[in-house]
Amino acid sequence: MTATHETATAAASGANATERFKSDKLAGVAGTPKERVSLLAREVLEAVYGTIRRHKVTYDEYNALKAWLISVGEGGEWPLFLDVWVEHVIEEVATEHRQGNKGTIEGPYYVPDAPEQGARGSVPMRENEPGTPLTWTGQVTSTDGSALAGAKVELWHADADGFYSQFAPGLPEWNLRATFTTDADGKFEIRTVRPAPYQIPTDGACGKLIAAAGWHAWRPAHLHVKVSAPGHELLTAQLYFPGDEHNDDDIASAVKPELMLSPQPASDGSGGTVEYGFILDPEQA
Ligand code: MBD
Ligand code: FE
Repeated sequence: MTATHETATAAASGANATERFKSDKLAGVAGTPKERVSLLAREVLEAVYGTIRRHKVTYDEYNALKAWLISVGEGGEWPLFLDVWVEHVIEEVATEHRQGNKGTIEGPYYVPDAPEQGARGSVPMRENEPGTPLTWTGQVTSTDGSALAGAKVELWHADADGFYSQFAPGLPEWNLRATFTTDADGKFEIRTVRPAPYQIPTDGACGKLIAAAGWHAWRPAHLHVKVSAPGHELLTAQLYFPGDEHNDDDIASAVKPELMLSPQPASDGSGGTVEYGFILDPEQA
């Protein structure tokens, strides 16, 4: 581990993730009726009351919870907490109507407007970027089978040490982040490196919960994508690799069998090649 990464603390990446999320997310629910707000708030609270009564939660436990919740906020770990333990059910409900790909959670480390690489190219990476090279080809289509030219494939992922640019210090701003645009046949070709399994920060409040509960902090290695095309629903997904020891116990519960890549060794021995495409649903009328 390099000196660069020694300062990749939960608080540092948490503060970055929180700062990025502070844009105006409340605007999207401005018209929500009071009845719905009341219903959702009440049901969440009822679930909490049920847990307290069933398990006779004590004052010491209540006070520990209070202190812990405060520390989640102070450490900037609400994006991490929510994306790891809640988002997968939001995603499940949001995409259950789809005929095309359903995808999986976004997680806390997406950054919009990554550099454009056209239909074919390498993601920005350091001169000696560690990790096995991966060449990924695919096509973006609509549910009727037609190719989607000009679709955007935004890719972001951790490096071979498990660190994300803009959230861990010392990495070039757009390292392993890029935007591809499909060609006239809806096709793209991406050259990158395989990411490492990812351990969520263990030195903050989320790490405290994990340790206290005897859980582990691992996500399997994954590539994040957002695939978009005019008139179609945005697809947010992650792709995984067979054989990863955390595919079956992802802390973020975000692995699905249809999201497995199976890279084949490249004929020239320079890493792996894989084909994987995306089917987008037309926007609902
Ligand atoms: C990640 O990289 C991630 O994808 C999720 C869901 C949570 C924490 C870190
Ligand atoms: Fe991730």
